[in-house]
Amino acid sequence: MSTLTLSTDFVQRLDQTADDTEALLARLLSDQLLPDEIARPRRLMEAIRYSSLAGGKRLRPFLVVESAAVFGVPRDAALLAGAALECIHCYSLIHDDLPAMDNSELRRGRPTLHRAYDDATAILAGDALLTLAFDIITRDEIHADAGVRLLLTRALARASGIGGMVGGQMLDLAGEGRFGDREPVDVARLQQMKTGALLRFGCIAGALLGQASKEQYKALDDYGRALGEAFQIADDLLDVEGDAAALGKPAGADAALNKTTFVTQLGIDGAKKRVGDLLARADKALSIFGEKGDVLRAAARFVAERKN
Ligand code: GRG
Repeated sequence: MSTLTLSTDFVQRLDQTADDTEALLARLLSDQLLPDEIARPRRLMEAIRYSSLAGGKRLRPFLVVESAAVFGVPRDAALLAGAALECIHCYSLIHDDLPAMDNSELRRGRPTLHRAYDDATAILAGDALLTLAFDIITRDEIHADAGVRLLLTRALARASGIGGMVGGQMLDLAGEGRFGDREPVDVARLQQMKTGALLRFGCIAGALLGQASKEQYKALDDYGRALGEAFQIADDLLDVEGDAAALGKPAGADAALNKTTFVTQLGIDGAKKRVGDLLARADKALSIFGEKGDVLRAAARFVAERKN
């Protein structure tokens, strides 16, 4: 397969999963509507739709779908698990944009949720998406075996919580000096938690759904960790080198927040070299899957070379 064909196929696959995820989220959200017009918290529902049906690459659901495809897991079950993960991702972006966090004006090229609505609605919309994620991930349609659903649910909770995304966000704020003196930052550890944990979950979710062997699980775990770090380095590089308008945020936003990033620690060339090493690690991890790992291999490249 030529590089061009692979990349065209890859983009089509990514777009298809993004469309399917958007449609599924729209359905899951409309199921949440209460029958009583008056009791329905219309403003909350509108706010959730504003944030979660606003495009986005839907990379995390894509990782769930493609890691599950390695094991022949039905696509609908994987999409549902991916939608749960995307709910957590959307909630994190809403809360991250709030004045008490990054105080961002733009997200995905539009006003952030608290700017379009208000802070209280944004906090509650994020909370509602977090709880909806766990409603979805525990559903029978995800897997017939309740033990598998339990493992997935626990893994999602851990990726999202104290030892994962929320803990990573706390370390990030501490590193900016939000709670007194700036605390020393181990960027790799911080990002493994803050951004990496959800991306890694996307990869191990396929292994859990597919009831993979220990060796297969470990391979997807290692792949997910390498991809997560490559994603964050690409984000840091985009912050200093990229098209800020395409990102929907001001250029140098991280620098303005006094953040320690991979680029401030490794320099631009060092960061690019590290991405190359991580791609090699991702390829190596996938080698046990042979051709079945091709889409995930392309996903790592897409993440490392992305422009938004
Ligand atoms: C507030 C609990 C809490 C956590 C926030 C992950 C996180 C922690 C904040 C996100 C802040 C941020 C912009 C980090 C950079 C990396 C990142 C997650 C970018 C956005 O993800 P994409 O590129 O976004 O997958 P789309 O729009 O495609 O969904």
